[in-house]
Amino acid sequence: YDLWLRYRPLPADRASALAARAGAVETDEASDPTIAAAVAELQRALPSMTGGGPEQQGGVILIGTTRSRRIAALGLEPAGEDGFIIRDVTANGRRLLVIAGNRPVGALYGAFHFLRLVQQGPLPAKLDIAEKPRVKLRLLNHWDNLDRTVERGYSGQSIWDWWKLPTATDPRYTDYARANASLGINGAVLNNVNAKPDSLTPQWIAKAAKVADVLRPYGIRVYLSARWSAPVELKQTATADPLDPAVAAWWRAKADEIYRAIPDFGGFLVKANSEGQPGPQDYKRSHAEGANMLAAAVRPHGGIVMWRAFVYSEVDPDDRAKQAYSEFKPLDGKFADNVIVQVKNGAIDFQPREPFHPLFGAMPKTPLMLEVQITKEYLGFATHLAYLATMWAEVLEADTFARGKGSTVAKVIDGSLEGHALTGMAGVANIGSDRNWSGSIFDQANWYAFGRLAWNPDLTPVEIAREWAQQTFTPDPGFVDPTVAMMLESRQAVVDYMTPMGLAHLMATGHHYGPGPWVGDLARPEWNPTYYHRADKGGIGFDRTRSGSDAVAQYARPVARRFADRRTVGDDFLLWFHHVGWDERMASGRTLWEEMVARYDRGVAAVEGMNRRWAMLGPLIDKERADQIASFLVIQKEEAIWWRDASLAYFGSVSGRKLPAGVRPPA
Ligand code: GCW
Repeated sequence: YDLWLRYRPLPADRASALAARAGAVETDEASDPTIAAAVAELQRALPSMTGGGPEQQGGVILIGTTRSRRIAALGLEPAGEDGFIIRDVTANGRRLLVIAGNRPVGALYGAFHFLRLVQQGPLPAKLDIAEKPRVKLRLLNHWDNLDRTVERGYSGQSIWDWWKLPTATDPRYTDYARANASLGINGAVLNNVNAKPDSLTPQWIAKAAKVADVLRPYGIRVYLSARWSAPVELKQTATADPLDPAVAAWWRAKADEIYRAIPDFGGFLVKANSEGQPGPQDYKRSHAEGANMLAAAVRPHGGIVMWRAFVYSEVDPDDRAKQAYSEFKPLDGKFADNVIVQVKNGAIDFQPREPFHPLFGAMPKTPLMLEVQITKEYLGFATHLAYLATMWAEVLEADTFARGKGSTVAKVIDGSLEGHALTGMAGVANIGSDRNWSGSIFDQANWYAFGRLAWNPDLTPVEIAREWAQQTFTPDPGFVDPTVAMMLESRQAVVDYMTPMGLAHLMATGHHYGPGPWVGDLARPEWNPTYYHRADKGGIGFDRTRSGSDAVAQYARPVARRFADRRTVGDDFLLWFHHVGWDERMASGRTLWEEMVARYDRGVAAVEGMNRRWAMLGPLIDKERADQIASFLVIQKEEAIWWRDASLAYFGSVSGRKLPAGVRPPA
């Protein structure tokens, strides 16, 4: 339950060193709720870690903003709205550890950063740290329904207990806020993008307002997903045409009503004309016309609209992967300046591995935010261990070549490539009512990693894994080093046993759990795994070069050339872009069929290795968590074998190639 904020007693030497340095907390701004939250956090953590009551206190932490006279006198200059400074200083002969921001929230982030360092191991003799976030909107997207079910949620019910709100809140909301603030997450979209009109009724606005009141001191703003057709469904307008003045007036009044209840409301997230959700195209209006109408409603209050680019309402005749680009690229420059377009990491849908989305770099006049999925819809739900920072870093580091070499996705989303001030990163939350919050202990690392990468997209997966493991378990390198190694290889293992070599969308229908590559009879062609793998007697893979759908042409020239060429595309994306004969030779010297078999097998072997490794590591931590992790790794092993055997049995039957010994056809 405590996540990475465990604050367990330190060994005696470190405890006394900490008390000597930071035994008491002082501030001149205790009446500010955010500073009060920061002080409360320090006062909860420090005595718990030092084991000392006030009588043992030595050194003093001074926390606050540059508005405080004592801090201003020190001449510190924290950066930006959310940045902070942590520094040892001597003032009037007194040694102080100063934690300061320009705004209270910066000081709060500084307090959490300090506690992160303390939990990671001995502190350096002198601290001199200055940090600020690279991305402005660091948001969780909850796919939480109003009945407390969670779309693609594997950790219990929604944490939002809508029935009891607004009269009763839950201490868990505060712990949620603490965990998020510790990472710098500064916004939460409370409800599912597959939204219900009810979320915009006065009753639900009151509930959302109550949640906003709890989250506010922690610097977290509330946003809502808006259903495009809400005014019609609530029987208040006759149409949802964005150019109809009555519709614009309704949204304007609705925004005013929301802002009366939630003065710092962040704005709307919209999924329109996608998977059955209504949208402006129902009225022959564009995404931009729709987004701009909503943007005008929230503009007077400083709100924004996040418009999702995940669209596939009408099948792009030849390739679903092309649709978002086809629809949005022509709209570049047409969105209002308080609209940001939210783009998934890849063009299909949160697969274990996808090439970066071709919209990144392709809409220079439009702020784009990156959407990743923290919950593991396509990576084994809660039980499979898959550390996702490696996947997200792969996308953030990917070079779009939009403005020549070095135009990484990270630079697109932090605004530096095209000079945008509105920037963002969103993660589909994996948080629920489970005692462990995220469905498994290692899934907590994905929440953690999302927040850290949104703060600084250049942090490496290894640094993040290390920080997380040190705080969550123990700083003991004998535990941390092998655990981090296991985390770093875990996502590739999932790719290998589910969808190796650029394959995608082979999961069973609907729930997406377990293999289903043989499915080919669903109503819409692009729901079928067979649509994606295109396996036949001759070969396998989706030809997205000029001889096929030509989706490669949506990337900048150098990228398109690399992906289109069998020699340069690389094994990881081979079958994403090419249809390849079963007997063609791979770089390894094996045939494609042999290489696929080897990859599926390598995935299983990696999970067997994780089981063996955990048998040694588990005893180094508490039994409760160790046992749960061990049992989940057993599930993962059984299911990795299931994936390998079922997939190879099927592909073997299509290709006529022989199954390796020991692989059973599915029952
Ligand atoms: O990944 C797919 C999911 C849907 C989801 C959709 C989306 C919220 O299978 O459950 O709907 O993406 O991102 O809109």
